[in-house]
Amino acid sequence: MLKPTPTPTRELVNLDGVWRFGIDARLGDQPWTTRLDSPLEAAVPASYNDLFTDPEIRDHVGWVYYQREVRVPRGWGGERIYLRFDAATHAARVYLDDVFVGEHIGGYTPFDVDITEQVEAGGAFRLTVAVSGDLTNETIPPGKIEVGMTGKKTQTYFHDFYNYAGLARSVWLYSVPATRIDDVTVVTGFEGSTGSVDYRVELVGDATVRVRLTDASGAVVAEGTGAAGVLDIADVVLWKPGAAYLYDLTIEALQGGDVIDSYSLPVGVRTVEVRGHDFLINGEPFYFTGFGKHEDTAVRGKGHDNAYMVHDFQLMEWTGANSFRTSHYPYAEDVLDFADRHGIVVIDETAAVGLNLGVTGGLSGKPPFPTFSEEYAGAATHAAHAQHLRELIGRDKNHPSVVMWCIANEPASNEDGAREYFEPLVKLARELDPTRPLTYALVMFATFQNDQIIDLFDVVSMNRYYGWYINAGDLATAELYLQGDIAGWVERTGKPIMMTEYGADTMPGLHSVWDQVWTEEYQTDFLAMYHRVFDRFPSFVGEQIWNFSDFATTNGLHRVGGNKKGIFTRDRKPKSAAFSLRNRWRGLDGRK
Ligand code: GCB
Repeated sequence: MLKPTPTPTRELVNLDGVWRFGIDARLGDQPWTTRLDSPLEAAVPASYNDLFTDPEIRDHVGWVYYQREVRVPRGWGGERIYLRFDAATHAARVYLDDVFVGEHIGGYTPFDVDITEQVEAGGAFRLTVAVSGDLTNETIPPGKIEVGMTGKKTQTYFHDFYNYAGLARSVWLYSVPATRIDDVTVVTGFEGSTGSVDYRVELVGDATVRVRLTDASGAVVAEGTGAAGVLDIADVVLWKPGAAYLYDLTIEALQGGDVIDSYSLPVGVRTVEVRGHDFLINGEPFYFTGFGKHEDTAVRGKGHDNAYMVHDFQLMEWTGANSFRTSHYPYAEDVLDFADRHGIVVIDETAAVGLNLGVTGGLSGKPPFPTFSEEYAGAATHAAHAQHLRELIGRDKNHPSVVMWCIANEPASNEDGAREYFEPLVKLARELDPTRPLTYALVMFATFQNDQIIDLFDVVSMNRYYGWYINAGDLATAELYLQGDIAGWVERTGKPIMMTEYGADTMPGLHSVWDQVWTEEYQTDFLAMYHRVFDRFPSFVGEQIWNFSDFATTNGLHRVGGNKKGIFTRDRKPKSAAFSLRNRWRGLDGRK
């Protein structure tokens, strides 16, 4: 699915702004496709939850409605006309005036609705989008809706971030020609100083294809014809971590010599490979430094915000981070575009978080009933997970910054049923993208002794909390556990190993001369202990701290105003650990 972009043959209208808003419980018998009878308005893009002061809206279970008028540009006669939602979390039903025109399930991937037959160039329509944030045993991520003693529905889920919902990314109206470029896939490589761009174009309708590759100065470096082929680039400039370089691939669809559609795609030439216990980018060992992140800010929740995006990348660069993981869902496409342009490496994660009932058993990791069962992660969850993978890889396959797919966070890979659940998904991911390594983030109680699926994957990604959830305040014992744990994985797998989560909740301003949990010094010492251990293992390929910044969670006794494991506060102020991290990652302590 191509990201809508204005080209000589395509036009784009942005529908962001302030939309009429209502929740189902308030609208009574009103047929809600008519003009919404609600005093509320909501910002798009933004999660709706924190916009209002009303608790009934914040924790609403069920449908909410967004509505606005849309005018179709008058020059669009004869074009195909689409609506594009960059995301609707977690499900959406779309109506034009009173007519249902499309729906989508899955909260973090885009979808298009073809409205050509319903609209006219120059005409206007009422657009209503019903959005549901509900999570069940049929969704990714999973969750459960219960009716409590008060008769009120409540949503529970087994992941540690607030279940923000709504239209958190942009909405667009766009036109494309009837005969058009439908999809493009590029795979890049190089041999000596010659780069290659292997391209495959899919068309709707009949046309011939012409392609042209230009460098950053706009000079044409290669040309070709045909819907598939390989373009060679003499004296190629590679896309490298910390040194992005992008070519531009322009694809044209022609009929009788006329250009009837045109689309351009930025292309970074680079390779990714796992060899032995190394993670190679362009044939050179790469060591990940950085963070697990969240899309999370005050008031907008998971709403995409370009100012925060720019600032977050600045702060990552300031710490010396070269990478991040899109924990625990695909991020807005703009974020990947930005990473492509700035040479930041991305581990692209699905929304499959919480496939683990062991977390409800506390540190014992004992699930109340099997995770991989019809009551929880059964056939419907599996189908949703597979569909989500198709949509994620379809959206992100051409981003040079994306070097690995993380197909789940902390699944119950130690439980029976895990292998049957994951084997087909791994097969599917490899069919969809044979070029990128696969991983999943390992939960603490999935150990090198009991994990059942690691052999299916390329990289061991560990989430570990010795010194926090285990041995809190005792870093000496924690160090021994961590050392033994990593040594066990080295011995069992021989694969590259990285830490995708390690961190300690930290209250800014809390200090102590002793090893006191929650203090700024403890966070610094905790990280230093982990780094000491990582540096002992040659097969270690990376460290991504949990978390870049503090973030919102559900109400709970062990979360004081959210998860405080950020190196930065929620408003992006550094805690003390940010400075020692900067010393390590920028090589200021003598370490490369
Ligand atoms: C984890 C999860 C992450 C949590 C983190 C924590 O293992 O992957 O989503 O936020 O631990 O802080 O407990």
